[in-house]
Amino acid sequence: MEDKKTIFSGVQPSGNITLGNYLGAIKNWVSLQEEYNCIYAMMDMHAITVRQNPQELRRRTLDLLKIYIACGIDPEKSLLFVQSHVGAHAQLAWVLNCYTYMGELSRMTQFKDKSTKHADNINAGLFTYPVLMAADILLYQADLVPVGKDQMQHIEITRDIAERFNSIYCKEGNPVFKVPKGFMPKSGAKVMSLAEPTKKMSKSDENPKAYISLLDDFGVMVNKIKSAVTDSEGKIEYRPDDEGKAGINNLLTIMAAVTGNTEEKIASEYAGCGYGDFKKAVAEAVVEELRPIRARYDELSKSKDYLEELCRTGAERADYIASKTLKKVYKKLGFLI
Ligand code: AQP
Repeated sequence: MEDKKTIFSGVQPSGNITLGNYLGAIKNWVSLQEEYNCIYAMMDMHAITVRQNPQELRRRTLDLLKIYIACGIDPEKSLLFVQSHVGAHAQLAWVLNCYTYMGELSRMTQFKDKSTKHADNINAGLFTYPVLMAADILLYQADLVPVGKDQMQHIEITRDIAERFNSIYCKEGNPVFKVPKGFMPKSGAKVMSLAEPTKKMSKSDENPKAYISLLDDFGVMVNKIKSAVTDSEGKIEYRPDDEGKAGINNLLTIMAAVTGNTEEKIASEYAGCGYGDFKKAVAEAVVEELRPIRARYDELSKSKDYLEELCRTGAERADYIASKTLKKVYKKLGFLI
């Protein structure tokens, strides 16, 4: 890879990719491709912290690769691979488990949220999810991790784990791990549910009206935005959520992230407009943003061999990089290598 800084990020194939995943993460990845060595993975090992249907998981993993490429990730420029194809992720995660404290993990908001949502399956993997995520990032010596706001707490713990390991084993300098930074978009870092705008939009939400899937029919997208929960005040203003504006703020954020304008500018542009007309404008902007992505996605659906070949070569390249870091870690620990 070229002598540029490195980016690592990924999405779990735990549902159909949402507008939130796109605006909070993937859209940002595309613009970073020229300036950085980018590594983007399909995070299937993370997905099994919640029960998955095996056939659907397989299909969604390949769908995710198609979505990455359709959104503008160029496989000639960026390294794409499936997480479970590179054994070093699980191997380093085990090591890092021994350098992460129960107290730190029990403070993670995602663990608290998901254990409430899946009370019948609070498994150890759900608890140690951030450790696997730390391994994902640290294996590639990433400088920057572009994520949505919900993942920033996991970037913080990744930094703490890396610093802890470096300070124990690399007192003389020459740290084993690069300490990465998180990176969020200006707008769209936290797209909220259309049905409950105080909650994050999530691909695994049981209510399909809560999210826009990139694979929804355009008519369905429009209807979902038209029925998005707002307020009864009838004013398009960008004001604090707790003044009852969470729904309108969310639509302003979506519009801002899609158009590249600020929420304030859009609010002043649509001031005086009815909610119905504003929702129509947001829906049109979203559909126009996603239309070319959808066309490329459909085209890629005809190329299963190409996609599988990308996964094979991607895994080989990722394995080469990851194994180098793992070997350094094993050496520091005193494992015979
Ligand atoms: N609502 C969101 N707004 C902005 N960014 C978001 N991301 C997720 N939801 C939003 C970002 O998308 C990337 C991939 O997320 P993930 O698949 O690793 O898992 P997640 O954060 O748990 O996303 P979901 O959609 O909520 O998945 P489920 O329902 O399976 O838990 C990350 O960069 C994330 O910040």
